[in-house]
Amino acid sequence: MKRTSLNGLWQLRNDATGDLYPATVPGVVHTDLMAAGIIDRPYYRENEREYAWIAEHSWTYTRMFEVDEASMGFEAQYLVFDGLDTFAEIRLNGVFLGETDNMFRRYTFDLTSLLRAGRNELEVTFHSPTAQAAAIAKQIPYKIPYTGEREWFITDTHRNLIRKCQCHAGWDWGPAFLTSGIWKNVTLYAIDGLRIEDVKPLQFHTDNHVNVQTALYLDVVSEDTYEITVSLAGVERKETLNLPPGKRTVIVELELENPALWWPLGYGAQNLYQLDVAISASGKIIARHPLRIGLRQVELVREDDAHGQSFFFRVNGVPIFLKGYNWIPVDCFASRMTREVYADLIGSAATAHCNLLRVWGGGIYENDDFYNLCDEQGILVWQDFMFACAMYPWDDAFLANVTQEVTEQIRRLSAHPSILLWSGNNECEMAIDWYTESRADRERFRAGYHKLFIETIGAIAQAESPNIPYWPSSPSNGPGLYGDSNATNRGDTHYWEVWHGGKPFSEYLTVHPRMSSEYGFQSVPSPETLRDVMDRGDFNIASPMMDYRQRSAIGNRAMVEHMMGEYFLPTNFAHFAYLSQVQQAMAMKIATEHWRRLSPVNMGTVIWQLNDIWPGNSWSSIEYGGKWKILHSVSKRFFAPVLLSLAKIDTGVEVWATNDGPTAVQGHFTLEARDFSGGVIREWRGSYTTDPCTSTLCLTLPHETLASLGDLHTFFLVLRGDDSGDGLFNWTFLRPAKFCALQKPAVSLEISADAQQTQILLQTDRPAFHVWLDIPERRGTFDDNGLLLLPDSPKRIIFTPKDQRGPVQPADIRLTHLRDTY
Ligand code: BMA
Repeated sequence: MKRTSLNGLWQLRNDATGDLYPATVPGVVHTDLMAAGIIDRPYYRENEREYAWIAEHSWTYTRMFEVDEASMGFEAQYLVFDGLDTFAEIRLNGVFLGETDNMFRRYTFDLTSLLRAGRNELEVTFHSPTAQAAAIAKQIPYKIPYTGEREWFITDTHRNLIRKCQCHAGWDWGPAFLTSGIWKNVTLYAIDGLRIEDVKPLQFHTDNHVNVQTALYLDVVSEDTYEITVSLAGVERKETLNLPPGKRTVIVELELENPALWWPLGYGAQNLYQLDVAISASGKIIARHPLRIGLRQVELVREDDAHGQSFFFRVNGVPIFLKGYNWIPVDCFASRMTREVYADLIGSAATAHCNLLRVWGGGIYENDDFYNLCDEQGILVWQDFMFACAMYPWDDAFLANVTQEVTEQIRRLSAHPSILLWSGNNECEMAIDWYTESRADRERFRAGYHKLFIETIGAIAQAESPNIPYWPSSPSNGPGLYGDSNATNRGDTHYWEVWHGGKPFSEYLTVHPRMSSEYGFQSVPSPETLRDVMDRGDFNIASPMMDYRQRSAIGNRAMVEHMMGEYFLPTNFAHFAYLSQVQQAMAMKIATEHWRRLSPVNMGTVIWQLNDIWPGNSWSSIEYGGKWKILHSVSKRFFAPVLLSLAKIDTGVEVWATNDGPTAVQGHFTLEARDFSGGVIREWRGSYTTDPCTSTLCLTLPHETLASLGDLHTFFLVLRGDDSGDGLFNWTFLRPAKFCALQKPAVSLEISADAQQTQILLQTDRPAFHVWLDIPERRGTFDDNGLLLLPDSPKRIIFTPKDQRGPVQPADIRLTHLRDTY
């Protein structure tokens, strides 16, 4: 077999004007127009509106390529597009090859009788996605409703009728760029004998023994006797088979004794193996397909219990408390989705002790880099299929299209040990109750939903991937269990009453889910991140441009309103951004610590959301460009495997020890009441012994004990363990911060830097709260940040730069703490 990449330089034509531009494949029209200087930065101010016309046009990509005589000697020639976004017509030398309508599918064309020796011309015309969706909508006799029809910038996209990344139509954290283009690789295959389309290893575990069934999906061009060799972990199996032409599936079984298993982060090593597949005919190897896999067993445990029904995962028999974030696309434009961006974000998740990322259903099935990095770092993946916040069609053509999509994606991703769960969609089950049309005709929409997500996708997942659980929707009660999909006593829960419902942060403490798979609170990114997309006059939370960058219906008011209950309103924008991030971190800390304390009744905390698609206000913990918000630093502490936390309950304060790790832990702690000059006014000591996946209540301070020390706004509580783990230092105010008698601290920094690292010694004369170190012009991470600094405990912080700009200078560092903001 010979592979020729057809990536690289193509030519792009605007079909309306005939204008021509150089183009890059993989890529999309927007990035080509940017490179050609036709459009400016798409995320800058209101450029999104300016560039809406791009989605209304049709665009043609062309390229010439040479085929030599030697290549023409092969038995067959196939052209494979790994991804076309979305409505494409393909021609070779003017001959129509076919058309496409699903961005998530791979398309293969047989060129054997069409390819010429010498010069060939390949042409791909993309039709307007908005026009196509409108045409489909006209053919459907009733309305299939979706969220975002009127709310976001481009209206009436009918995004739910087309198999394209749903958030390309805009979302409540991102812009509408309905892209078109060849967004993945294009390859020409010259084939003798057969081609391996996919390799899908399934693994079945019994006591230290793994049966690996590797399914080879073959496209056989000519009948022959083929020798298939599959090897893994030193075990090899050969099969000799006569295969006639056509699509063939061959399953090769291997038996492994005591292999080293793959474990999620915090539970063991991420052992990975190479699975080699080679096929030969007449003694010559004609196809190879190496894959990296990990061996692990996954179970979703749903058992009736005193609280309803459990919902948790075991990996290799060990219950895993899921901690992490929801993941959205890293950019609107394919060519910017680089491995470097993925590595940075996934590395940041692992540093914050995350063991899970949920690939949310309104985005894309992620690039291979994403899953490879998750495999390497021990991050489990909750994989939604790409449907979100809408009703979807269930006619035969739609189901056939989705069947192909889902089958291909399962086969593509199955080797990754990080895959924990296939999940049908995001919030579509709940959404049956959201829209006038679906409420009025509930049975019809429910039947359609059932057909798509249970009978079609669920059945495919079960057949293709029987060893990975399938969950119909997030949130859901389970397959076919309709009613309150977001119930807290079973299945997973999205809890949004604090952000969307405007309830106080304390409301989190009233919620007792089995698995909290979405909850979040917004913040404003740093001024440096916004500087690329806004002008000087825009830097005010009430500016029209800030309104424009806010896509959640309740807007920036929600942030301001919560802030007014807890803090003084800052007078400058940098402080507003800082305080919004403090507030977000505290909301997530309260919720996460509470839900971790509920383990093992609750078995997961998955925050909405890790990353951003553009620089804007959102629920993310990491800004567009990779800079950590305060939440991300704080989550490194509240996600730590062993956590000491303080619960403010109606009758006082409790001290809890939570242990997610695989073995029991024990230790001692000190709880101090300190006044705002930093002096200890009272101290309590205690100890804990906590089993895996449980929490223990270690100490209760009744309200009367606290009140006996003085007014609650005159002191605060500090909790420290006898070790130095990320989760073993904690603290709390006892009243909203604005009522607390904070004193102005004098914080000093001593810096020693070389090119690799900067050490910062922080000291203070008074307690300094939410101390935030920032090096606005540099890229890098602090090993601790967003912290409490006490006069008697200087802190040494290490900054590791990600850029190559030499040692950090003292003047580069900016320090902010709560008392600075008023
Ligand atoms: C959810 C998600 C997203 C949304 C987020 C914030 O429930 O599934 O659709 O962006 O809330 O509103």
